[in-house]
Amino acid sequence: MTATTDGSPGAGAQGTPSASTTTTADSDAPSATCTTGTTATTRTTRTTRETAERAAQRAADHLLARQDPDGWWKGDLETNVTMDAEDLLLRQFLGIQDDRTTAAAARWIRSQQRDDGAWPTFHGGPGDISATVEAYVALRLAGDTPDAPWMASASAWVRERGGVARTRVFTRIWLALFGWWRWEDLPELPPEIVFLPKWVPLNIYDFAQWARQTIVPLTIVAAHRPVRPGPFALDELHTDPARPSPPRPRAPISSWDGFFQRLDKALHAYRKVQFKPLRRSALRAGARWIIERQEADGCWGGIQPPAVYSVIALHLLGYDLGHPVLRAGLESLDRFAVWPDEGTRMIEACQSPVWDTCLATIALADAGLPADHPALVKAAEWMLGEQITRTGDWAVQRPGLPPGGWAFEFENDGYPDIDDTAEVVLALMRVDHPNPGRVKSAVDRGVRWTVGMQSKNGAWGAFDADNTSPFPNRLPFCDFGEVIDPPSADVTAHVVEMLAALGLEHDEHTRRGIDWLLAEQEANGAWFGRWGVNYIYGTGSVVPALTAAGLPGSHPAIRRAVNWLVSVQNEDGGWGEDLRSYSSNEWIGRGASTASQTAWALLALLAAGERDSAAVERGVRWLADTQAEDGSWDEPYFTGTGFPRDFSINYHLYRMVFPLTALGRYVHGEPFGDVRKGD
Ligand code: R19
Repeated sequence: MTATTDGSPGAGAQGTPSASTTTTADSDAPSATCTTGTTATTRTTRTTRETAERAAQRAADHLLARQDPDGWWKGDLETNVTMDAEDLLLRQFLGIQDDRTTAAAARWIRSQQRDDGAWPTFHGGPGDISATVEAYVALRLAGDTPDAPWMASASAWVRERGGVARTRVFTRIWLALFGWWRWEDLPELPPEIVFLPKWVPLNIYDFAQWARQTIVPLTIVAAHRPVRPGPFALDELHTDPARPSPPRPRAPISSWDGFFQRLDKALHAYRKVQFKPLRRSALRAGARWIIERQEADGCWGGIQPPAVYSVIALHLLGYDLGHPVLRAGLESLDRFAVWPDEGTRMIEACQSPVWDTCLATIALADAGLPADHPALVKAAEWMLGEQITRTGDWAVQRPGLPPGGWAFEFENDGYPDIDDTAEVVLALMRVDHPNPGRVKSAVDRGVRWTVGMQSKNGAWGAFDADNTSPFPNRLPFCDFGEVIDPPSADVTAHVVEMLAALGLEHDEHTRRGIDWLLAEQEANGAWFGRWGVNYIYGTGSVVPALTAAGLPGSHPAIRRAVNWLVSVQNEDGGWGEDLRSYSSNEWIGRGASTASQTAWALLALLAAGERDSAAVERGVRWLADTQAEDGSWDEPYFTGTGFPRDFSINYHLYRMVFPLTALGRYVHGEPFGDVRKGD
C-alpha cells in the first residue's frame, strides 16, 4: 500500500510522497576537468561531485557563522504548544504572570492553531486533544474570550471529541490545580513511592530519567491536592458540565490493566487511611531528593516538565518564591524561552548545545575543514569542559563505575546520556587539539563509562542501563510518552561506531552490540528509530556503525538495508518519513523529502559503498537543489523524536549538520576510511 491511499489531505503531515517533483537537470556547467573521452556517466558524476562540494562549502560557511564565541552551537528545539501553555499555567498558579510574557506566549500559541480550531503536536500534524485543551486554557488566561472565533472553534473541536475527560493525565492535573477537574478523578501516585528499594517493582529507578524526575515532584503535588480556583469556568470544554468524569470501563482482574486499575483504587483508599508520619516523612524525603538533584543552572534534568513540577512541589511544601532554590528554578525556566521576534515567545522543552556541537563538529570535519581549524579546536575545548566528572542516578544500576559521560544540555550533570557521549567522543577524535593528552584521557573516561553502561542484552539505552521494567507503562498515571528507557538501535549504533573508530571493533562489548543490532533489523531491512523519525533515522544510524565495525558492504544485512532505502526514495530524489510511521505501517519510509532524512539515507548508502549509485547521486542533487541562498535548508517537518507517537521535536540544526555530513562524505569519503564494497 502506498501513502497516497490516505484520503485525508487536511491531516497530511509530511504530504504525499508522489506529489514531489522530479529533478534531473544540473544547473552547473560541465566541469572543465571533464576532458574529452570521459564517458557520460563519469561526467555526470563529476558534476554532481562539484555541485556537492559547492553546496558543502556554503553549508559549512553558514554553520561556522553560527558558532558561539565560546565554541558551542545550539539550534532551537521546537516541540509543541503544551510547553507554552504549561508555562503560563505555572505563572498563573504561582501568581507571577506579567503582561508582556503572557501576550508574547499567547501570540505564539495562536500562530500554531490549525484551521479546524485544534492544535497539533508537530508541523502539519492532526489536532491533539490534550494540546488543544491546554492551549485553549492558556489563551483564556491571556484574555481571549470563549466567543472569539478561534476560541469557539477550538472548544467545539474539543467537545466533539469527548471533552476534557479524553485528555492525558498531565493535562487533567493542570486543570485540577485550578479546580477545573477533580483530584479524586485522577490516578493516584503516592509520595511513599520514593521509599521503595530498588529491587521492588515500580521503585523510582524503574522509571526513565525524565519520568522519574517528573514523577517525584508530581507525587508531592498530588498529595497536597491544591486548588487555586481559576478566574473563569471551563464548562465549554466538557461534554456534560454536570458530570465531567464518566466512569471508565473496568478491565478484568486477570489482565494487567485490570490489576493496575484495582491497584489505583487501593491507592485511593490508602490515601484516606494513610499513616500520617509516614506521609510526612515521604514528603520530606521527596523534597530532599528533588533539591539534591537541582542542577547548577537551577533546572532539573535539563528538561522543562520536571523543572515546572519541582518548583510547584517545593512551593507547596512551604518554600517561598524568594528561596534560593525556587529563585534559581524560576530563573532556569525563563531560559527555556526563545523570542522569534520582539512580541513572540516560544518555550523549548529542553536545550541541545552538547548534541548540536558534537554533530556540527563532525559535519565540519566531514566537509574537509582541517582538523586544527580554530573553530574545531574551540568546539573541542568547549566539549572537554562539559565532561561530567561526578556520579548520578545512573550509578544506581552501575555502582562503582567511574563517571565520564556527557549530557545533552549546558548543565545536567546528574544525567549524562550515552548518545551524547558516543557522538562527543566521535567529534573529539576528529579534532587536532593542541593538548592531545587531555583529549585522550577525556576520551578514555568517556569510553569506559559508556562501556560500563551497556545493558545486559548487549545494547545501550539513553540514560540508564537495564531500564526495562514492564510495570511503569502499565500505571494508569502513565498514559503519555515513554516512561522507561530500554536500549535502542540508534543509540547502540552510535556506541558501536564510537568503539569502531577507536579500533575496538573486535572487543567483546562491541561484538555483543553488533549481534544485538543484527538481530533487531526488521523484515523490511530497516531499523526502528527511537530518537529520530523513524526507520530512516534508525537505518541511517545503524548502517554506518556496522560498516565502521568492519561489516563489508556486501553483507546480507547491509544489502537488505540498502535495498530498503532505495525502495523508499522519493521521485524527487530525496527521502522523507512521516511521523505517522510510528502508528501506521503504510507510512514507514514514506513522506515528503526533508534535508535531514535525505542526509540520513545518504549516510547509510555511502557507508555501504554506494557512492557511485544512481540513488546517491539523486539524493545529493536533491540536497544541492533545495539548499537556500544562505547555505541552509528549510525544514518545517519534525524529524526528531522525544517519544514515538506522543512527542516530536524539530531540532533546528538538524537541517544543517546532517546534510553537511552527507555532502562531505560524498565528496571526501568515510571519516575513518572507506568500506570494502565486496567481501
Ligand atoms: C538524542 C539525544 N537524546 C538521547 C536526548 C534527547 C533529549 C530529548 C528532549 C526530551 O525532552 C523531554 C523529555 C521528557 C518530556 C516529557 C515527559 C513525558 C512523560 C513523563 Br512521565 C515525564 C516527562 C514531556 O515533555 C518532555 C520533553 C537525540
